[in-house]
Amino acid sequence: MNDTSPTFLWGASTAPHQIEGNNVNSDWWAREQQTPGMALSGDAIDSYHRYGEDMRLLADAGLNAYRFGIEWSRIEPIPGHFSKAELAHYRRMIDTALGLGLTPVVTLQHFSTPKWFADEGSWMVESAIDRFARYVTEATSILDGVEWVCTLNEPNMLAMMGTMMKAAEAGGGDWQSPTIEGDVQMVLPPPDPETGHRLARVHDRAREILKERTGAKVGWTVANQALTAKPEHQARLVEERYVREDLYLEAARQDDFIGVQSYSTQEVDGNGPVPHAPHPDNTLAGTAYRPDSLGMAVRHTWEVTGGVPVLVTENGIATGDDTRRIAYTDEALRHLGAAMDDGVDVRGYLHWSALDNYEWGHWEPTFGLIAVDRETFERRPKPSLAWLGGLARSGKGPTS
Ligand code: IFM
Repeated sequence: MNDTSPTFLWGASTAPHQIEGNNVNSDWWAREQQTPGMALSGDAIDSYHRYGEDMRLLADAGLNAYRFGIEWSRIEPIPGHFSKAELAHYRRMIDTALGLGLTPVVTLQHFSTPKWFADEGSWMVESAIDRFARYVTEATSILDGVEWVCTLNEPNMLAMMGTMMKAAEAGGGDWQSPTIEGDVQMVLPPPDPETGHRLARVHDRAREILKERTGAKVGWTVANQALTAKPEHQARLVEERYVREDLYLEAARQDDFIGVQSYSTQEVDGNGPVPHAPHPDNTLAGTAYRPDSLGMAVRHTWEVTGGVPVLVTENGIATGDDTRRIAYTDEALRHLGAAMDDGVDVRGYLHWSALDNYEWGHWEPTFGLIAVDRETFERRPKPSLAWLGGLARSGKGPTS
């Protein structure tokens, strides 16, 4: 049993491009227009205007934290031109969260970048380090009072998108969603290691700037696949883990915290990760129903980082059945509690996601604690929101 310290964070997470709407200066907006058949983000769920209502629903339910992002392509729509109005918008979001008693956990970059940055070569070029550093420096002007800052979201997925982009440019592959396993059982390609090492330098530089100019705890958030070996394939597991995950966990050893993001688990054989077999229990994202993955991810992260404090920055399930969401989360939290009992220092649990949202080219996989009518933008809290808020209010941490 883990008693909640006053600082244990119970909350939910979102990302700007997935909820704000009309993120027209971003690379993702352009990609949606250019990719045949890809669902558009459009107005998304209009959180750009409705963030106050969204945060109030979380706070009223009993949660004490909200992870959200600030959108680089709004803040710097033209290279070197920073919008004071957009910076003020995000400062208002921070103030709203603080006013409602929600600890803001602010992500500086969550998959989308300015279109001009993508046109320059995105993360695959050396200039990316200076470009991001310039943006981070400006962003520090609105971070007063923010205790938790995530630099890059899922750098391992960003590097994997680098692999996909290289393949697409060479005419050798179609763009695929980075987060959905399609009907054709797909395994995401390994992240491009060169991009991975550059992202680690981008993160180091951002951390330096943030530590110099703010009082925030700084970390990044890594997509954890809770990989395991099929019999005889331990060596391949070690290789796959390094390129897909551990490179990014090792790069967090100097950080104040590491964001753990976990949904499912995957086996590795001699060919790499094995696609999830079709199964009636699979989630709407095509992944296996594995609430135990959170405990596995947290333990592996703790081991590889050498004991960097953990913040669960994402965990959840794509399902249309909210009872199943509660069952999944309940079990995931028991595994988290067991890892804490064994000594892993976990500072909080932020559920993915606060609201049903745009899932990178798709609208069907619904991860939210709150449903949204996409015509009227009406918010409809699901029972899982009150359930999670109840855990937060109970004054106890996750129990094994
Ligand atoms: O929606 C994504 C999020 O943007 C990054 N982590 C995984 C989530 C669910 O696929």
